[in-house]
Amino acid sequence: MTLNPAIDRLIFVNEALQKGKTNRIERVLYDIGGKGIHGSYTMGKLGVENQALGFVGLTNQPQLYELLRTKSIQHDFIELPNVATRECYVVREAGLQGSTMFTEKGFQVDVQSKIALQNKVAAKVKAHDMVLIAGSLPENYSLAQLSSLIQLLKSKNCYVACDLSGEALKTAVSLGVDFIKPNFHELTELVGAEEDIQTSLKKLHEKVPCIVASRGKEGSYCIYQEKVYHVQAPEVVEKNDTGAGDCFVGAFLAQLSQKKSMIDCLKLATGCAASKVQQEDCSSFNVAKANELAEKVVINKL
Ligand code: TA6
Repeated sequence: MTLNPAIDRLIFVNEALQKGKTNRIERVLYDIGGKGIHGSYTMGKLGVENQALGFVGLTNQPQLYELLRTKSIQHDFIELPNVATRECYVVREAGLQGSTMFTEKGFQVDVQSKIALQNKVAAKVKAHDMVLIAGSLPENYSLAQLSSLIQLLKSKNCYVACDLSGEALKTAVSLGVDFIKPNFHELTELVGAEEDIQTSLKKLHEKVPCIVASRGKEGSYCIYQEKVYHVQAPEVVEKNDTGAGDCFVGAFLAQLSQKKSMIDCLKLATGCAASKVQQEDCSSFNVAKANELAEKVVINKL
């Protein structure tokens, strides 16, 4: 579920960006954008059938739908008249690792379309389905509306996974969703700055059954069924880190939906994210490479 999808415009420049200078663009390419859509792509590539839901703007719908087609993503979006799906700009500077991202706010959603989404979800989603809600919310999509969407999913006895931030993440935690992926800053915001990450995770685990907290190069931590794991990713040459977290979430949930062990879920998710950063775009990864890298992931049960 991507309530605020995007078309990612990747901008390649040959030198480090400099203020006061004309920074000449070498190349531009477009990719699917939006955290939930990236999750859909990853799940599909790992053989887990799914459908991308949410809202799209009609004025640039052909461009987004063509990107979805090239990535074989099944979808059933609520189409918003007279508005465009936003663009996110991802700048890659030649010779430098990582990327710089600028995200547009995106469209406003009219009341009828919000109701239409609730009705579509109510009709489509069955018990034991897994639903991922990921990414930012449209400016006028309130926390109350997010709450009613999550409560609808919980009433259907779905597995509700949320890759959200800020107040939306706090709302998801308060409703007791099944999975969240806070970054370290969000974790301390949610439970206060504890002496160590394990204490923070254990406090949050009282409300959320499965938590993965990313801490960049230091790796990530996962708590599940009262066990805490530290996950160290293998070193790879990074081309573009954009979308690595989304790829992790999609792969993790794909494995979880196939009843794999927590160790296997964490290994393959980390391998997929590591393969993603080796690609120049925002979503691609290589399944064979991801499986290879998964074997190099070091997991310690703390
Ligand atoms: O995580 C990467 C990414 O999904 C980019 O592809 C870009 O679309 C952006 O994040 C969207 O993030 P937001 O939090 O605004 O939904």
